[in-house]
Amino acid sequence: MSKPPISRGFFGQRRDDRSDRVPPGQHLTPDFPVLSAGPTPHVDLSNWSFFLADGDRPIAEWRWAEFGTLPQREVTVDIHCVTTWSKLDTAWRGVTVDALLEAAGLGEPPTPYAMIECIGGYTTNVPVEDMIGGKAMVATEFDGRPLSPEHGGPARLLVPHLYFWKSAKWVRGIRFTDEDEPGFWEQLGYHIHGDPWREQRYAGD
Ligand SMILES: Nc1nc2c(c(=O)[nH]1)N[C@H]1C(S)=C(S)[C@@H](COP(=O)(O)O)O[C@H]1N2
Ligand SMILES: [Mo]
Repeated sequence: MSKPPISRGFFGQRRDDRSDRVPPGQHLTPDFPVLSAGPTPHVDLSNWSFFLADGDRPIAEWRWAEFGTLPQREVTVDIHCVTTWSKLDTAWRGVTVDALLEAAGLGEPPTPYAMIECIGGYTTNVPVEDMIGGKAMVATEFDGRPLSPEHGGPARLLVPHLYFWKSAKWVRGIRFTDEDEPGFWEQLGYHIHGDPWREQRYAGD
């Protein structure tokens, strides 16, 4: 793609502006890489459901059609993968964790921590305070289309202010826990929290 010289300053300026949005050690990618620890599950929507549980105690469960009746929100956010790619202005639609708690009749989250559970067995731990106040959603659409299976469809968690391994694909529920227990990558040495602005990549960072 060739551009007339006059637009170079313009794009250069924009690049400078955008660099404020790229955390340390990250670079921008125009693509949307796929990173999965296992095979992509192909999920039958008639079997899909999403749960909230307090430890072993079920709190709420929604099947696909019910989930679609919950209040939907659209967000445009930047995402940051620990493998060093960042992607700006990604557009998602889904149900915020706040809305899930409210639909479940919970004024307060039951515990301070949570384990996110996925079809296929992937897990990741996220403190509840990183999911409420509009900070996280269960996303079912990307870029105006149903979320593709490779990117976690039918539904994935989106916690964009943490490294993208926390945005669990093929999510099936949130289990509230009393302690901050390590999930899949966290047990393998990734940071327990994963804030990209503090470069919390690996345990000890
Ligand atoms: N269920 C599940 N969720 C997952 C993963 C996975 O392997 N399984 N990989 C994580 C990692 S390490 C990253 S970087 C992002 C990648 O999401 P993407 O494939 O949509 O780019 O998904 C995260 N969520
Ligand atoms: Mo990742």
